[in-house]
Amino acid sequence: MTAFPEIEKIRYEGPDSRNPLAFRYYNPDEVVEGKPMREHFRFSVAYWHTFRGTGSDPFGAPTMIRPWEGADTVENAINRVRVAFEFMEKLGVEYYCFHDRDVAPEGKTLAETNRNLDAVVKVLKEEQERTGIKLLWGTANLFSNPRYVHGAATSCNADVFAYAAAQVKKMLEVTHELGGQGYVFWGGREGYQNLYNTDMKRELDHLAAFLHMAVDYKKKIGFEGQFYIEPKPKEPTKHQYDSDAAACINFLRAYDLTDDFKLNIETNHATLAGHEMMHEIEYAAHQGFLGSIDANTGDLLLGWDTDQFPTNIYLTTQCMLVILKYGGLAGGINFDAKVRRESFEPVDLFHAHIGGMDAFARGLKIAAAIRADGVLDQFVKERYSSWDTGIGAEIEAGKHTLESLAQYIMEKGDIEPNRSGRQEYLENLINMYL
Ligand code: XUL
Ligand code: CO
Repeated sequence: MTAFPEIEKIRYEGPDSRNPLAFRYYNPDEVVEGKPMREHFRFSVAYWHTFRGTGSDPFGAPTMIRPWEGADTVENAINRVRVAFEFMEKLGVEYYCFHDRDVAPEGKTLAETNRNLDAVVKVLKEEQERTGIKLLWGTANLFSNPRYVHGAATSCNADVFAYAAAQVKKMLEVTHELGGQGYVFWGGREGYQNLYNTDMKRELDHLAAFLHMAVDYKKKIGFEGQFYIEPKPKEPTKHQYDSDAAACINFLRAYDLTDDFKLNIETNHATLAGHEMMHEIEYAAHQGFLGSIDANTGDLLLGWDTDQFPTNIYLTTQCMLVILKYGGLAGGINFDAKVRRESFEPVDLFHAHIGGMDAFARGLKIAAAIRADGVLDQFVKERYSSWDTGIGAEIEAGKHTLESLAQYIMEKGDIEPNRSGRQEYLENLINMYL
């Protein structure tokens, strides 16, 4: 049985190809800056969007009627796993990510839910072994079920905290069993709508306690995958605690969690936080917390988390410039992205992923060319050259005080602005490589 009978394996055909079901830039074995493209990216398919997305929105019913879908049973969930792996094999993506609830239906009790999950995990494992496709990261859905109405680890109800702990315990075991390379904590409802009813300090203490428990359990079962926090400032809550990279890092430092967590940075979340993706990656990276990427993009005219596939070459170039600068990603690039409601045919799933992969491949090649020429690096180096010798070097070496600097400037006299930022020149420069 095949779910995509008309689709052959997607191959690299080069930039001149007009075949919409081929890669024009993503050539997995092509070496860029000493590493094959497949290793630069470690592309991953998001199970929730690609295999559970229906196209429903607050105004309308599902549009994506997949021929392989049926009732919400374990049997159908298992069938869907086979479809998912056929899709990933044909696409040539080597990783996937999922939430516990994406792959198996909830039962009437947690025990039944866990049994359902185990039955599907058995097939996920079989398919991983058959295809060589790996789990980039696992995660628990702690936001969809009504019990999480007030949050999970930050709920006002201690029983909800306990339920979430049970879910994470199980999903850590599952991720370990499947050889997952990481585990993500995205706190969808870990935030608030209203401070009048919220004890923020207590909620943050609980969140930290929850994450410490997860670290302890990870060590206990010998799971060596990387833990990630995924920043997002809002949606569904008005104010989410893990707002952006800086807020997450502050939280990790405040609660002594820095040894065990890195960040999974997502483009549309950066946008919602009022940042560019490049900013978020740069901030996480220089602080030592860059882990993995959820690649997508928002629609700036809509303004919510539209999770579209990234097709903008400026965006991917900017991402790859920073990623290359910091020596690459230890995690991977997960397409936390969905086809839009109007793109309801199965083939659209291929177009979407091919486009995202090609956009990143182009971004990588462009970024590598910019770096090879060194003009941008040279510009930045010169811009800060006053710090390389004389007073700048002395300040950086910690040899000065407010008093000594006051004396220095008294003797030197007033300072004129002496260096243009050359922003238009630099934008033109980047365009030369596109
Ligand atoms: C939601 C989001 C999640 C996380 C995993 O905005 O990005 O899908 O990536 O829970
Ligand atoms: Co995400």
